[in-house]
Amino acid sequence: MRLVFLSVDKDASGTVEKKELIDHMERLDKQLSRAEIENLVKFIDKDGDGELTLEEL
Ligand SMILES: [Ca+2]
Ligand SMILES: [Ca+2]
Repeated sequence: MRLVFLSVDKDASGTVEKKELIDHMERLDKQLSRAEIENLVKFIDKDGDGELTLEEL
């Protein structure tokens, strides 16, 4: 999971922003709409700050 996280966190900020997740999904050719990604972030983002940390995954 950590390796996946590092590959998604392109700017190595230690958090995955929504934009990074969207970029990642597009690279994987996942057929997810923006709304689905928003829901995914909401689901994973336990503290609700809009960024995903390794601990939240
Ligand atoms: Ca980042
Ligand atoms: Ca968070």
